[in-house]
Amino acid sequence: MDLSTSIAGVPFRLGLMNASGALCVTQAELEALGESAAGAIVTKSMTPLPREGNPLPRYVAIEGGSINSMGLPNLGYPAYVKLIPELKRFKKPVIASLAGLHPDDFLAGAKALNMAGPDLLEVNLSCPNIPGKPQIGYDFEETERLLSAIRDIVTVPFGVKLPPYFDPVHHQKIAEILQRVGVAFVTMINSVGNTLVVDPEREMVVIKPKGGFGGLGGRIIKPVALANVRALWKIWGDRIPIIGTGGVENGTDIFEHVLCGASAVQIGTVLVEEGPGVFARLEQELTECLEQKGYPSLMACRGKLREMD
Ligand code: RRO
Repeated sequence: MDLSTSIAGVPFRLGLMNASGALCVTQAELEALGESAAGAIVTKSMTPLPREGNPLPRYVAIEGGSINSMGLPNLGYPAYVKLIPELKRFKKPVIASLAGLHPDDFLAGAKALNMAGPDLLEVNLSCPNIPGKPQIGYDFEETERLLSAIRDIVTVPFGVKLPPYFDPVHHQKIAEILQRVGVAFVTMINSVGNTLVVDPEREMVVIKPKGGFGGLGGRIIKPVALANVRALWKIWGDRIPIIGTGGVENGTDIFEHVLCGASAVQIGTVLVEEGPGVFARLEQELTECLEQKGYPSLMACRGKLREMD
């Protein structure tokens, strides 16, 4: 089965990879992704300085998903700038995820990462977990300003990781902005930010940071993810590729993302729960799903979701 895809002219053997944040902070974790069946290696979102992140516990698996408030733990971009050329030996695309606490962080990071030569640059404008730092993706003016400044600095194809939007007006607005900026791809959705999980037994929150508020991931957010992928696909068609992420735990979930319009799919919660062996399982399940449906390739079903007359 042909499970290949292409994002901004970069070929992928398999249109399936880790979501930034899931098992991709350390050199050992990134190499394990390189050795796995994953179609690409995505780094943790990085900041100029190394960060320990928020206090523990900060990730908990719950029924149907996970809640996290990691707080951007990462090695700092100088470490990833050194690692990225080494990760190329796995012969699959390397995607650098860039974050920041201030606009200047993004610009300095973009400059340094561009020199390191990742295949793609994913600019994370949707981290929900830094106290006092709202998700930039919900501020449309700042989003356009920042992405335009990054565009003027980098030569590698760059895209943006977006938060979920919940109204068609917002889908329309962000789509127009990203078209004006000229992003090469979009990854959506990040976790559903600032949700709250309660343990009724202990009458307590389940994670420590931000009074228990954190980003929701996993199967329970799949309809939110699919809606966001679909909404942008309906505006853009194949003009800007979408990497779908959110709620994938089996081959059929990948199929659903691609039916909605995704050109590739990322895995978060289930990767954390199962480890990098998950990619071989999902590749097998996706192959079986497409064979059973009679599709000759993954991209043959892209965007083909049927609506009712
Ligand atoms: O590190 C995190 O807390 C985190 C980030 Br940067 C993000 O983009 N999404 C998320 O769920 N957690």
